[in-house]
Amino acid sequence: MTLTPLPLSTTTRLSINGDRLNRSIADLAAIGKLENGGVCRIAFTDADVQARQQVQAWMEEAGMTTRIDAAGNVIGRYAGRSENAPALATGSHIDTVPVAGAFDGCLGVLAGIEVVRTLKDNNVRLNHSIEVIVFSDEERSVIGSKAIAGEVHENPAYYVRLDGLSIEHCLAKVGGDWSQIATAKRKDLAAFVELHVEQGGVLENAQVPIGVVTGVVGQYRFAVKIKGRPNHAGTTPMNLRKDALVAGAQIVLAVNRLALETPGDQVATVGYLTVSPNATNTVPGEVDLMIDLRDLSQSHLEQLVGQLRAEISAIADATGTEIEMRQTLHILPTLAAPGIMNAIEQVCQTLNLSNMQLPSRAGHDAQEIGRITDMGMIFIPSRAGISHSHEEYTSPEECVQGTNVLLQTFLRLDRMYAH
Ligand code: HGY
Ligand code: MN
Ligand code: MN
Repeated sequence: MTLTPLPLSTTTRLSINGDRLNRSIADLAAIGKLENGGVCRIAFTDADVQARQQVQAWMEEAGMTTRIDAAGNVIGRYAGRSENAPALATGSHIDTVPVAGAFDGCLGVLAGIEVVRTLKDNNVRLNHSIEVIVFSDEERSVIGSKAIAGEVHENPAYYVRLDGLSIEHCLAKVGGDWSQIATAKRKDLAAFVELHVEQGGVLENAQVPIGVVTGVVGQYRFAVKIKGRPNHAGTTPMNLRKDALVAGAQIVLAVNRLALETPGDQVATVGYLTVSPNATNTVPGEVDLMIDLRDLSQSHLEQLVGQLRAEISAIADATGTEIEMRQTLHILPTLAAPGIMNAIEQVCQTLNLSNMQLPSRAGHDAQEIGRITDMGMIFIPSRAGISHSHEEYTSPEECVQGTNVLLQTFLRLDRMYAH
């Protein structure tokens, strides 16, 4: 049964309640608050569980039904006017890196809820159902959006965290079930649009309020374990040492050099490193570090990974250490759907908001969902391009602008994807 879409005049006047949106952002940021003003809500910790419960309650207050899938994704659904229409979806993540701001991921989830609150306040039902999804563990395994896309690694050991927690344990803690993970795969989404802070400085430098994302970079992450020989710092001659930290330091520099000196605009980072036994007067015996490698081209990434493996093998030989390099994440680059980019640009014109196209150099759940349906992303500026830091900031006005663009984009997509 098809319904005529709502008259454009009814809906183009709609705008969100900015105070309510920004209050939700502040209230969510209070969960896991740090002394320096940042937020810590590592996936599957008690703070993450508490934040999920809060968001689920807001979804239900907004008139959505909610469910938790086998990957622990929290899925709110605001029914459309035709029950069998595929859903238009939005959302993002509320888990954070260890010292985060209030906006990375959270804005996308709360903007989605605010869009539904606004539709409900105005008694508007779109042709499509609207879904707002909180994806599980975007910052590490990306298991939530990977499960919906059907891209989960079949071996649960692939997802063992550095703190030793298994994926089965983590998912169970948030209402998921690893043994049923295949049931999370979706085929019924008409389109997906994610609102996110840019986490870079392009929009701010260009003084443009809205970014229309062209595509999201691909990523590889590796856990590297270096085994040397712990020994006395005084009595062990330099030529007899197997110093794990010397090898680790050479890897950190090799990763940085690879990104700086290879033609292209790849980025590479070692952001995590532990040393043991980590004592002033002991030659380091073991080092664990993590490598993060990104680029818009998959083939270029593969070439960089090949070069890195060769360099690390040479460092093992030169330092007499054993080095294991285990892949912990691979995400293919994903392009945005031109039709959705177009719709976002048209909305910006009607709202008189200047906009520009740009790639996303941060990873997002949208890039996984873009494997099963048309995907688009809307960016708003990050002050000084800062993110993954307590200094992350975007103004309340910019959050309102981005959320109104999301609302009007959904109204357009409801007509574009009329089935
Ligand atoms: O690492 C990223 O790009 C994302 O913030 N998880
Ligand atoms: Mn994010
Ligand atoms: Mn992030």
